[in-house]
Amino acid sequence: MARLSVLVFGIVGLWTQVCCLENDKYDEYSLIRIYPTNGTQVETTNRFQDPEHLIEVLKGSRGINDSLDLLVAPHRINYARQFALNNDLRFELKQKEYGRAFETVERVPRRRVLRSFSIYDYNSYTAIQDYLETVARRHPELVTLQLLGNSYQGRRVKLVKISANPNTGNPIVFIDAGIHAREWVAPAMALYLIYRLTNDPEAKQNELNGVDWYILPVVNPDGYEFTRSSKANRLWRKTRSKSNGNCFGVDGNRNYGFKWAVSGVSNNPCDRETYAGPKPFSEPETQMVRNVMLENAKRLKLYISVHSYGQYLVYPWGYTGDFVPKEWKKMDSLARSVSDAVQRAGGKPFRVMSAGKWYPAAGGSDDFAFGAVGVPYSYTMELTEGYEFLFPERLLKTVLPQFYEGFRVFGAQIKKEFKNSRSPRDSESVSSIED
Ligand code: 0X9
Ligand code: ZN
Repeated sequence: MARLSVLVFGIVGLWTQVCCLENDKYDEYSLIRIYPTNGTQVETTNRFQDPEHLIEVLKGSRGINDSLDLLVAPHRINYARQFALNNDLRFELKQKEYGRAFETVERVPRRRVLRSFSIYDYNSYTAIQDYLETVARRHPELVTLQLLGNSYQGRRVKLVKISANPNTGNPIVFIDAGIHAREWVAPAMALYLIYRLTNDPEAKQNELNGVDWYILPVVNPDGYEFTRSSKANRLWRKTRSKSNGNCFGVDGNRNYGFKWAVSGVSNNPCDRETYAGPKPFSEPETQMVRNVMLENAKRLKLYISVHSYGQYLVYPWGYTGDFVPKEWKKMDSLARSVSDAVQRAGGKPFRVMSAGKWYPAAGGSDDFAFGAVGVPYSYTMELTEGYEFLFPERLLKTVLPQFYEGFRVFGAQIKKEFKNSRSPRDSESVSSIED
């Protein structure tokens, strides 16, 4: 008996160690920011790599005075400090014991598992699906759900189509969110959009008058649920597909088939961040977004992929910073109006530029929409600043309504420029493609 209990306690003890060491991996890590102050330093900064893989890059520098954000294991802090010193970069130890701030299912199991959907919370995939069904049931005259397919692990992915006049062939605004698993504020924004568009009494006369809104709130549900499953997984970015080697996931925003893998990608399936995949559109998640774009190509006038973080609003090209498309000015000035509206509502302004000038990275959905599908306005929107990927839930109530004002400006421009611009014949032919 004594032997048995030693054995049981031994196993339990070992399990606790393995489980919780791994789960608390980031508890002792520090958040470090390194600031470049000229162009050469920006490049040097973005070449940073830790040969021991004990430093994770949270965010590359996006220009002068924009920080490289690093998560650093305790005994690698000096390595990061030395890198800054050697290259004459400003070094800031922003926060010690960074992982202790992570709040996950594991940390607050009862509250989070049991409570139901709330628009100002971070919700589970299941709660989100239930919410979408409820919205469709409550507003059958406005909302249709289209099942696009299944994620790699078999989760259903549904597109929310909001239209006051589904047969008029209105221009379409297509918004997706959550291709990057850890960027929780993005799905929260998409859901808030659905909530406002279906609940505001004036939305029918304004936002939905002459424009159809297609919203895909969680493109990468496997990744999203993975980041909710434990503290160690909170910063996962990619999908969860399994590669030949024993590694998981593809960066969905490097997987689109336009100028695929020409810049800013990794070819290594084990790279935690920017693996472009074995081929373009290798992932069911990016295939589903592509299909929405292609099936609605004629009416699709604005595409926005919602991400976090950094408060950026960027447009093509993303694959190169050497030049911009000839239509850049229109995209630039609309983005600035959106930023102004968010600021008027009390929010922070967006930094507006072409994605490639920020940092070149190919295979993004914004470039595919603009370059391959011909969508006239295409953006990636990076929400929030100051909290990295851990934007506090308690602040959603403040920022989501502010960002919503920006989306209203987007909608108004599409209405002004494209409403009724298509003949009824065109809309007939398009709806027959959709059916
Ligand atoms: O790198 C990305 O995929 C996006 N930033 S994030 O921090 N959310 O990962 C920016 C994508 C901008 N667009 C392109 N490079 N095409
Ligand atoms: Zn992202």
